[in-house]
Amino acid sequence: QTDEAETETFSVPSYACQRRTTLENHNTVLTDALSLLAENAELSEEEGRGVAFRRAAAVLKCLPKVVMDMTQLRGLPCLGEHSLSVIKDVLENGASSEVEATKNSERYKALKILTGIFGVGAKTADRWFRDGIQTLHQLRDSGQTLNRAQQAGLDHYDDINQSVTKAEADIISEIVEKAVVAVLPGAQITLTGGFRRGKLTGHDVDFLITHPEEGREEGLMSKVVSWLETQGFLLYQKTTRNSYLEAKDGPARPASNMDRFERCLSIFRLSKEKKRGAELTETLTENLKTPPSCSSSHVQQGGDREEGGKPWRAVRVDLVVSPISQFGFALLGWTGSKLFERELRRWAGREKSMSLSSHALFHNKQSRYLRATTEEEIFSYLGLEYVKPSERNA
Ligand code: 8DG
Ligand code: MN
Ligand code: MN
Repeated sequence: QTDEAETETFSVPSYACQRRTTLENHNTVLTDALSLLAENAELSEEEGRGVAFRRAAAVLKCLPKVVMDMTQLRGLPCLGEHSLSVIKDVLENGASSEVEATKNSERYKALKILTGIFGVGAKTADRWFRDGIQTLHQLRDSGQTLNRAQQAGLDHYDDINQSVTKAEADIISEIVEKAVVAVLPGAQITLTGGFRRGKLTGHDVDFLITHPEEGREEGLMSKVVSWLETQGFLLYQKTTRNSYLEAKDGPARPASNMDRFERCLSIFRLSKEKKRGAELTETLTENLKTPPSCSSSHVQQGGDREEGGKPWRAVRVDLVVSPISQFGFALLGWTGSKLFERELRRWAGREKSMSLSSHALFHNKQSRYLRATTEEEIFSYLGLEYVKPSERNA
């Protein structure tokens, strides 16, 4: 038995948006276990279970020390029976039998491979799995019809499943900046997503684009995309136009985390040439020289891959355009983490009777929108201490 006097317990508020969660995680063994179960639940479209495991993992992420003993978890929020039994198993046996079984299950392995294809979600992957498809080869041989996104995802599978580094994100920032300024001087880009939270790698690079004069941002995305396309930077893109004004589904759309900004989900062709300064010019010439082609070793039987590999790689990039009047909300909404966002909306709704989205904050009882231009103002309306991006890694 652990001596009570030596056992340190922690005090943690319930909502992730009330906490500061940096990238320094003292309990990765436990949070990895819970995150895997969360992922498995999401792959099985059991959203509720997924969120419960995510919340439990997020509580452990913000603890200042390594958890050694179950008694240290007394009084912590969001740790349900199931999560506690997983934690106990890891603390006592070094691993959770449920996690190990899940990790090794045919279903988990297959769904993981299939959802690794850009454009393939849990539903599609599960349908394919039930049709006996477990690998990319089987998918290719099955004759399943793929949409344009999925085909691009399959073509660039290996590249897209390799993490993007901060250095690569910075090169892409330069390219996007150049595109934006070329088509609309004065327009501004901001790096959002995981890189704004200080992560050193990510699964994609996210940008928010705006212009300081309201309305000037209209039509901007298609111009940016055309510029990028002409310069040979895009392997794939799908732009969805802004539909906020025509939306009839109520103020701030609290029920969903999908927003209605004009957005572009894309796959960039990033030159591997590393000489800074001349980067952009070199990339341009390089891009126009080598035509885009199928690149995945999983997909191709091999043969036409150059020695030393191709001189470029595919990187997922998300672009979003926001009018300046909604910029604060858009920035807050696109910085993440996904759980932090979900918790902000839950806090707003349950504790403040407000509806928060990436467009606006609506005060339900006063029936009015609360204007804000900065993230700080939004936290203040919500009665929360400001949490800076690097502390939103819940
Ligand atoms: P990573 O790429 O480094 O792996 O992580 P991330 O940057 O945190 O995740 P992400 O999947 O790129 O998402 C970045 C943020 O964008 C995250 O807070 C969730 C948010 N986001 C989407 N799609 C949508 C959407 O349709 N509407 C809104 N409001 N936010 C969205 O990914
Ligand atoms: Mn991202
Ligand atoms: Mn993204």
